[in-house]
Amino acid sequence: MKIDDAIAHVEPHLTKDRFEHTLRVAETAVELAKFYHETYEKAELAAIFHDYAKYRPKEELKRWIKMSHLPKDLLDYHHELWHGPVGALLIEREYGITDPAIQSAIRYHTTGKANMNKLDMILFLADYIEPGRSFPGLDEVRETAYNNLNYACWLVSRNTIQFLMKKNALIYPDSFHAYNFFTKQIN
Ligand code: DGI
Ligand code: FE
Ligand code: FE
Ligand code: FE
Repeated sequence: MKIDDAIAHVEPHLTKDRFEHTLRVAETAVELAKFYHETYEKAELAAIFHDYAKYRPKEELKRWIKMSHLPKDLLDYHHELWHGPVGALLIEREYGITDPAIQSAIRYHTTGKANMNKLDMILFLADYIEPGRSFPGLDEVRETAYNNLNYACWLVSRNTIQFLMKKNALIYPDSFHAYNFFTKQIN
């Protein structure tokens, strides 16, 4: 799919702020992809669609999880975790995007997982460091993003888990799997 067509499909599904976030994630993902010698066209398309399902009603997201191959344990966790996996499913159903690499990057962009590949990592990181974001500890992640991809992703994963634990939130197992995976990679 051409990138302009992808943008036109996504825009009506998002708020203005979310759409602008999406465009910044795409720019950041393209920069990271070029820097790390990954196919930037895939990074760009994955980024454009990464939050595609973010504003589907909770009940609709739940229905897709129940009806599909997606892991049912997602339903035991916060609904914020559902838009990645369901988005990956919907882009195939609605736009015929079957590329497993693009689907994987979108599916895991919120939690991460063990054994993430470079494209998965680029979207995971781009979503966190795009210029519109401000999280505690973000400067350090931005500084390391173009030096050490594994270390930057480790920081994202660690910071997110720390943030969630401070709120006593439930943490999805893939979030821990990502943290453990990157901890092994950097040591
Ligand atoms: O969709 P975005 O806002 O651009 O960002 P995102 O999809 O990376 O994250 C959405 C939210 O999900 C963010 O507030 C962090 C949160 N999150 C990430 N991992 C987990 C989680 N929330 C819970 N409860 N458990 C997790 O494992
Ligand atoms: Fe998201
Ligand atoms: Fe994210
Ligand atoms: Fe996002």
